Parts: sequence; C-alpha cells; structure tokens
Amino acid sequence: MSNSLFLALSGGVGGAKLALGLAHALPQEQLRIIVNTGDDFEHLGLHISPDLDTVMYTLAGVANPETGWGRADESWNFLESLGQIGAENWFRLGDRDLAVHVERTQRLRAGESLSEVTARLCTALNLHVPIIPMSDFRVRTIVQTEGGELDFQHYFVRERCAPQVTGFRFEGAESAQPSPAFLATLSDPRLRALLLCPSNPFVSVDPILAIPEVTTRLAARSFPIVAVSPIVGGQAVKGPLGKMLGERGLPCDSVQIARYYKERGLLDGFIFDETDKKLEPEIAALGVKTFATRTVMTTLSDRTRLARETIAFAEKIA
Ligand code: FO1
Repeated sequence: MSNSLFLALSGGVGGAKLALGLAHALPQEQLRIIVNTGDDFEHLGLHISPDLDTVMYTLAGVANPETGWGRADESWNFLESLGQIGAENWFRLGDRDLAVHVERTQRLRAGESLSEVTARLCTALNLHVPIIPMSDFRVRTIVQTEGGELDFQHYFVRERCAPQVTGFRFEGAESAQPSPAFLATLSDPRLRALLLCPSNPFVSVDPILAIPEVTTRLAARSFPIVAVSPIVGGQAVKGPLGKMLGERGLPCDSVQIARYYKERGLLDGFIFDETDKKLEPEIAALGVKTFATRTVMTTLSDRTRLARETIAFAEKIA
C-alpha cells in the first residue's frame, strides 16, 4: 500500500545488507531505519557509532566491501602513526572514516543530539532514507564474561570475541528514551510492520528492545513484527552469534532465534533460509507464520529481492 510505513531495526554489517535492500524496495517516505547504538564507545577522545556508520556508509555506497564496516578506498596513515607513537591502535580507524568521528564528536560536544548529528551526516552523504539512532541517551552494551565485564568493542574487536560469555547488560537503557523520530514512527498510524533485520539478537537488537518505552509500545502494538534469521545452515552469517548460542548451551539454528523473540511476545512472522526448510514445522509450532527463501545476500539484487519478499510477507500477515 502506498501510504504504508515500515520500520526496520538494524545492527551493523548483517542488518545493513537488508536495510540497503529495503531502501531499494521502498520509496524513502515509507521506510525508517532504527540503528543500535549500544555498540557506541568513546575511543581516543572520539565518539564512535559503529553500527550507525555501517548502515550510513552501506546505504551511501561508500562502505568497505571486504569488511562491511568502515569506508571503501581507505588509507591508514592515522592508524600507523598511532602505532609509531605507542598509542592504542587495536580499533582500526581509517583516514576517511576518521572525518565522521571527529565531526560527530565535536557536534555532540557543542550540544547537538545524536539524532541531529546523524541526520546532518546523512544529508552530507546524500542519503534520503531516514537513518535514526535508537536513542539520544547513552546506552552501552556490556558483555559479561567468565573473566569479568567488558565494554562491547573491547570484547568484540580487542579480544576478538574470545572470552566465554555469560550474559549481557545494557547500561543506561533503563532510563533511556527512544529517539524522537523512533517514538514518532512507533505512534504513526501508517506503521504497517516492524522488521527485525538479520542482526545478532543478543547484542544488536536487544539493546534497542531494552529501552522501556520501546517494550511498552511493542507490547501494545497493532502491527506485526517480522524477523529475518541471521543463521543459515547451522552457522551465523556473520560474527559471534553461533559462539554466543553455544555458550548458552543452545544449538546454532533458526529455531533458537524465532523462540528467543517469540518467548517475549516479539514475533509474528519469521523468514529463514530455504536450506533450513526442515526446521519449518518446529518454527511454526511456536505460533509464528513462516516463510523460507534464500536469505544469503551477496549481491544488491539478493538484498532487494529479500527486502521485497520481507515486505510482501509482512503485508500478508498484517
Ligand atoms: N570491527 C573489527 O572487527 N575490527 C575493527 O578494527 C573495527 C573498526 C571499526 C571502525 C569503525 C567502525 O565504524 C566500525 C569498526 N568495526 C571494526 C566494526 C564494528 O566494531 C563491529 O562490526 C560492530 O560494532 C558490530 O556490529
């Protein structure tokens, strides 16, 4: 329907692929992309928002195609110079990427909100689809490990996800508010469906869902929630999700993802890979509508096709 609105929740690299497809499949006024900021951190005096930047660069067509994060055609003079003077260089900040972190940091320090700064950066990158931080409040994902607590980027990048994970907490979430544009979209009568991109549920989607006002709005929703599984054939498409499931004593499969969202009343429809078709009865038995298709997104046409199928499926169950 031409006046329908779709709200997508995304983390970094995996989520950004579907977000790009959605941006191709829908007119800009019918899409809002809410991005996890639990991964944000302060590093070398800079405010870094990795997932916001990944989504922004991906949609602007300037993302590094090898890593999925950071910028294409990057140079590393700043990073090398940091190493030469014995400064911390475990977090790879490229020269081009650095410009965004410096600009964001100084605007935040001057009193602009993260939403305002993000909108300004998107305009500068000629992006018209709204890319919206989940909150303008400080929320930080803390990884609880056998050896103690770690900030997310210390766990993810510096420690290369090696520590055994025992849990997560989202510092600041309990007193955070959703960003103004997120809140406005949740109350928009045109909202047709909430789409959970194929991101890690524990560290990319949960920080968004941990904001109390989001939980309250979603419990009273009149639109369906449709998730796209981040697992294909017993393996997480990207990142430490498989390892995290194993550390909870759970198998790495799409049933676990569907169950995880459904147990909290946050799932109406579930899209998973066609190679996992045998799991369909188990997923359907949870009481969710199912749709099996090719979810591996290699090319732009894969992304756009999966986005169109996701929208059609959500429309059907709305
Ligand atoms: N991920 C890495 O694995 N190593 C890095 O050195 C790294 C640097 C980096 C710099 C800027 C940025 O926006 C993202 C960066 N990422 C890096 C990705 C990021 O930390 C993670 O992919 C996300 O936080 C998880 O979604």
